[in-house]
Amino acid sequence: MIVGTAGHIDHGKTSLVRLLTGVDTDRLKEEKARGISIDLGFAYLAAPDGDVLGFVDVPGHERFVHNMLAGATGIDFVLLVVAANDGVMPQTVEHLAIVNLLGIEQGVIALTKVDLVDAPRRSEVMDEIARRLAPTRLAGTEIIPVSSANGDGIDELRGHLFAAAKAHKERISSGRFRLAVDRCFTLAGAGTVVTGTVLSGAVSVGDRVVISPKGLTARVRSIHAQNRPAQRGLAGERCALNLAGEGVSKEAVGRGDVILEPELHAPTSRIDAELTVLSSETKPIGHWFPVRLHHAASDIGARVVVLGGEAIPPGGEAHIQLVLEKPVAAAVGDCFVLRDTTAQRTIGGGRFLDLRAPARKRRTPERIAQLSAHATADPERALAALLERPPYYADLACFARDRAIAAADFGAIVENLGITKLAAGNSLIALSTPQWTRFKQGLIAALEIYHTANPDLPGIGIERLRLQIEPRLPAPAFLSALQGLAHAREIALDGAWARLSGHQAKLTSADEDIWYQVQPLLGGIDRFRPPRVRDIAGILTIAESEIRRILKLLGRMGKLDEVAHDHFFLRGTMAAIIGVISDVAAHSPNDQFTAAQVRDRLGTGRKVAIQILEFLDRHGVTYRQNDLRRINKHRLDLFGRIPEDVPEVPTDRNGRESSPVGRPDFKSGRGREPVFGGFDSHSLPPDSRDASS
Ligand SMILES: Nc1nc2c(ncn2[C@@H]2O[C@H](COP(=O)(O)OP(=O)(O)OP(=O)(O)O)[C@@H](O)[C@H]2O)c(=O)[nH]1
Ligand SMILES: [Mg+2]
Repeated sequence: MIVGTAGHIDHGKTSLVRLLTGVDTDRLKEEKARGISIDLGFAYLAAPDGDVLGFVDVPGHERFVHNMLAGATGIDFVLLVVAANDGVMPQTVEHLAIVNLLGIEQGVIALTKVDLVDAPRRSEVMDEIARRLAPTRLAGTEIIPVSSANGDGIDELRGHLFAAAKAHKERISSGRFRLAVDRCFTLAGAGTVVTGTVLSGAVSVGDRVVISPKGLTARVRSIHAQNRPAQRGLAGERCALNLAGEGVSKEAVGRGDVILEPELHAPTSRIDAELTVLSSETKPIGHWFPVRLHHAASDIGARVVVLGGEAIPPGGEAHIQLVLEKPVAAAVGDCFVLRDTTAQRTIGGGRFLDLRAPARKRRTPERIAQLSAHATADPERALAALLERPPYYADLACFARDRAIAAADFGAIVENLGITKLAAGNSLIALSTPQWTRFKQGLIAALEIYHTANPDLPGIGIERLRLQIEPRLPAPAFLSALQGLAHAREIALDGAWARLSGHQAKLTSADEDIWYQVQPLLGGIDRFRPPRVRDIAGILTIAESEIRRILKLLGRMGKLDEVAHDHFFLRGTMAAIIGVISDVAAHSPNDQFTAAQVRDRLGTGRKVAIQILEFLDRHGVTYRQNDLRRINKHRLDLFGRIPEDVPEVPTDRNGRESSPVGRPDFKSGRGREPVFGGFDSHSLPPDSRDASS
């Protein structure tokens, strides 16, 4: 158990710790000279049962409240000190408020300097203290009169602390490791040592850790836990870690840093939180109010965005967004305290709800509903609540990381909730079962509607489909969902198009009439050098754009392949071409062949031969290495079965583009530079592609 002192200056905190532990925590020269505490002091007390109590002694001076805050982080138990002669003073009140905002529920009150007062004064101060405690988490806490001058009450206080330590529930160490650094120094022979309170999880010698938010990585060389050498440090212990790593020095690491498991390192500078404003404030907290944010042992400038209403009155509670001057290493559920920018008073405090707060649309009813889900402390209930409100999905990796939940515990949570998971880049998007069902039903319905309205189209564009379906998933997750459904054959994916697996595009009768005229032009004797769109348009006196549209449509239906811009080949021709090329390869040394060999066998002319080969390269049917190519035996049937009789094409011995008899003169097509990038790389029907692609 870690005990933290609290209380007004000179009320006897350090004297009490010295009497209890034998350690004078006022180490600094200036502290000795001025007779006051300035920085944090640390001491340990062994309990009779072998347990060790850690003490964090804090300064009471109003100028050092920021140090008090750094020390109060992570304490389990507060030892609030009030001098009987002075009674309740300003920092008694402020420290009590801070301890209350930090959520500390266990403690004892030491009424010190009772040797200086009479009995009526003693009971007067005890009444006053009880009144101050009443509205806090420490209401009804025991008050023990003591004197550090004559030792009165010290044994009773010590006994009370031992009993409290025994009753103190171990902090759950199942979470992931986080330690709030309060000191960093160099130890001769050891190197860099950091000390602090383990906020959650455990650390072992040899572990790799990250110093956040800086992002330095280090290895834990050795550990002292509660002042004793140890192999492990656990949540609720004060630990000293000897760290080794590049750039890990006394200068680079300091108070406010957090040592983490590497996966937890994700600094943030925009946090949504719940805030309670102290009733001692005189004015409401308005929009963009500047504050000092105290979190763990860090202290950072920030602005307050009020998320509901205009301003938060003294004593009020509200959701806020904290916009930080620089990033912090935090976790959901962490407590924080806000002070004014001149560091003169404590304004309020609360708990972090969401570390990935949006900069825009942060006040919408949907966002507020999400925040109330984030506010649920139990992670399983919080996740379940998040998945049942817009946008109806959550990033699992981010959720587990921001709450520092260990992998095994999170696995159990996910299993209990029966979640559907979608891989999306580095993240894992989760949907509840009802929402996944809603998504699937919406998707099938949208495809049915689309196919009915557009029987001639092979499918709907994936992005357009995504925007129609609720819950609207992020693009990578949506694609992952479609791939899963395609794998289960509930739908089919055709490049950038999605369709129901039973859907086949049909041409309208007008388009079919045109196709009836075009088809013979693409087939027959000149099928290896078919006319281009412009040529076909000229021959049939039909608008070029119309021919292009219909041929693209047929391309998506898997009947044509657009080898180069506006140059369509029948699917069967492509199969025959591959047959020719594999025959060429089979008769070449090392199965390697040149574009010239292909040109000669196909009789296409050089340009078209190269376009065909580049098209096949893109589809992985051929590989190119400098001027030679090989054929990929696994992809030979990508364009359908190769005809048995490999066609022999008469070769122009000079390799010139010959114009055989009967071939229309496509002057306009000839000599035109091929335009790359215009063809449809998704022209293959899905069943001819790799199942995995
Ligand atoms: N008579 C009497 N004097 C005490 C008692 N406790 C502390 N003192 C004296 O009060 C003075 C302040 O005591 P500290 O223990 O330094 O007080 P503190 O609360 O640690 O002060 P800061 O850390 O500066 O806030 C010292 O001179 C102590 O000797 C007590 O029980 N009786
Ligand atoms: Mg002191």
